[in-house]
Amino acid sequence: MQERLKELQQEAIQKIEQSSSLKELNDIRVAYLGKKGPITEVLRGMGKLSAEERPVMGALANEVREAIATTLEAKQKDLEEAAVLEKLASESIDVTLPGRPVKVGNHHPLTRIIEEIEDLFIGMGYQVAEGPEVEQDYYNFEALNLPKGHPARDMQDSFYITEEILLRTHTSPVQARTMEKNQGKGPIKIICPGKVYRRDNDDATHSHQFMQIEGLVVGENIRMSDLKGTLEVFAKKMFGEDREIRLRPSFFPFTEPSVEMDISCMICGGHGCNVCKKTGWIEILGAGMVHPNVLEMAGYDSKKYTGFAFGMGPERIAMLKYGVDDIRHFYTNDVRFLKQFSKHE
Ligand code: 2U9
Repeated sequence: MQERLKELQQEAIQKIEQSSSLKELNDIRVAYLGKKGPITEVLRGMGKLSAEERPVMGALANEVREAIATTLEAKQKDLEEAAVLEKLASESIDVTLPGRPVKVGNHHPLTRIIEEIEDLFIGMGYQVAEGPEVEQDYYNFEALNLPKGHPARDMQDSFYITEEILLRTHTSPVQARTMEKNQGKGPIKIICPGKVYRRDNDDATHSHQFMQIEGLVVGENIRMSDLKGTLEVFAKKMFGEDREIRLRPSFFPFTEPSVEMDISCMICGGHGCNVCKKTGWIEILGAGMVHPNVLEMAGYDSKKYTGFAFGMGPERIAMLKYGVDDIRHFYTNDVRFLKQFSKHE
C-alpha cells in the first residue's frame, strides 16, 4: 500500500508538471484528490489494516495528498501568471505607429468672407446684429422709405407669404428694428450679416437666395466724410493697402445722398484687365447718408441725429477675391469646389 501511495504521488506530480492549461490541472486535481480518486480509495481500505500500520499509513496518505496539493497550487500559480503575461503581450499597443488621419472640414467660403468682414468692423467698434428672415412688410419696406406702391418695390421682386409678411429682400430691416428699439436715443454702430431672398431666375450672377452685409452708424455729427473714411479703411484691409477708392453718385430710397463705391482693380492695379472690364475699377458696395424720413420713422430727430449706411454682397466679394465665376457654386455644395477653400489640404 505504501508503494502504491508513493507511485501515485510520483505519477500525479509528473502529470502536474507536464500540464499546460488550468483545465488540465483541474482534471488532475479531480482525478487524484477527488472523492473517487485513488488516494481516497487507499484511505478507505485502511480499515483492513492493523492498529500499528493504520497511523503510519494515515500519515503517509496525508503526506502524499499534501505533496500533490502543494505541487498543484504552485503549477496553478505559474499557469495563471503565464496567462496574464500572454494577455499583456497580445494586447500591447505600439505607440510609435503613426495615427489614422482625422478628416477635418473647413468653413464655407462665404462664412470666411462674412467673418473676415465682421472682424474688420468689430475692430472699428461695431456690434453684430441679426434679425428674422421672415419679415413684416413694415420693416422690410415701409420703415425704409419705401411706402406701398413705391416703384423701387418692383426692383426687389419679393417672396410674399401673406399681404404683410415676406422673406426679407435685404438685411436693412435689422437696422430699422435696432433704431426703433433705441427709441430715438443714443448712437448706433452695427453690422448686419444675413440671408436674403429675391424672386430672380438663378444664373451665373443671380441667385434667388443670397447673403448681404449691411452697416449702419447713427449719431450726432455723423458726416459723409466719416462714411468715406470708413469705406476706405474697409477697402484697404479687405483688398490690400494699395487699393484706391472712388465714390459715384447713385440712388437708394433709404439713403440721401447715395453712392456706389469702386476700388482700383486688385488684379491689374488699375491698368485694365478682364476682371475690371478694362476700366481699372471694380464696384464693391452701395452706401449713403441715412434718409431723414428713415431716421424720423424710427423715432430719431433728424435735426439732431444723422447717420450713414452701406451694403454689400459677400458672394460678389468672394467671387472677386477667390476668382469664382458662377454664384451657384456657393449653393450647390459640390465638395470638389468647397475643398479648395480648406486650410488643411
Ligand atoms: C437703414 C438705413 C439705410 C443700407 C444700404 C446699400 C446702400 C446697397 C446693396 C449692395 C449690393 C445690397 O447686396 S446688395 O444687393 N446695398 O447698395 N444698402 S445703403 O442702407 C440702409 C439700411 C438700413 C435703416
